[in-house]
Amino acid sequence: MKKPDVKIVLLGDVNVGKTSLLHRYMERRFQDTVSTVGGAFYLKQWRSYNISIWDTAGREQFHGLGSMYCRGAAAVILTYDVNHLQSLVELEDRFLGLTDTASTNCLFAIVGNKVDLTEEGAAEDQEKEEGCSREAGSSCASAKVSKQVKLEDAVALYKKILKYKMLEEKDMPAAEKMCFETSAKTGYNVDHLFETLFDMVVPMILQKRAEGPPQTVDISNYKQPKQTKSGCCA
Ligand SMILES: Nc1nc2c(ncn2[C@@H]2O[C@H](COP(=O)(O)OP(=O)(O)OP(=O)(O)O)[C@@H](O)[C@H]2O)c(=O)[nH]1
Ligand SMILES: [Mg+2]
Repeated sequence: MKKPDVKIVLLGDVNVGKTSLLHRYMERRFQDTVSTVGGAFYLKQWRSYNISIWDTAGREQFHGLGSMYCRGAAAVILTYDVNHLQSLVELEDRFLGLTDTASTNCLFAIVGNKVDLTEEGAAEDQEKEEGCSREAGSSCASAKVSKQVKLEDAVALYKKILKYKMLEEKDMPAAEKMCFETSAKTGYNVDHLFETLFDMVVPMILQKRAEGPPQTVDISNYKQPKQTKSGCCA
């Protein structure tokens, strides 16, 4: 198996659509999912680099594994459901702390998924749908709900995260660039999300390569110190 150059991790509450986003991107379709157990990863070749993308479980019982998956991550995708405000709140309360093990220059993306279920998302779909005129549109959109979480709320969380990490806003990508709204169901914005991050982590790979492998201690030539009769080291 190819060795990943860098790691990206998806975090977020149960049911927000982490697995569906990853399937949509990697397999180009929306399929039935089962709630993730533990974690799983895909390897994506991006230009000449190998990027591992980790899908994690949102379920409480697997929470302890989150910080292990985040270890050394170059980017974390904090995912919420635009129709459930609590899923955004959970990102700050429950998931942000897991990213303490990530790389010190880790990037954060905040992703509101399931926009297709909202009236705004529906309006975009209607324009594409044949036989669903503007007049008839109200009935097409009748099952849609108004979005519970606004993009501004995600932007505010992004800025809070930078503070929590003691990072200067001027040194990090702008919040507007790092907050996305997506639909794993329709594919809306999914490629843009992943590929924006891939392009952003490439310089981190290059920097890591320039620094060379981490310094290690060679213990192969280590000789046991001679013991004196009293048992103390000579
Ligand atoms: N309408 C709609 N449904 C979605 C979307 N993304 C995911 N779903 C549905 O939401 C449910 C949960 O999706 P998952 O991808 O399994 O969610 P998850 O975040 O991986 O959940 P855990 O693995 O339990 O943490 C499934 O029924 C999906 O079909 C979306 O963009 N739009
Ligand atoms: Mg899942």
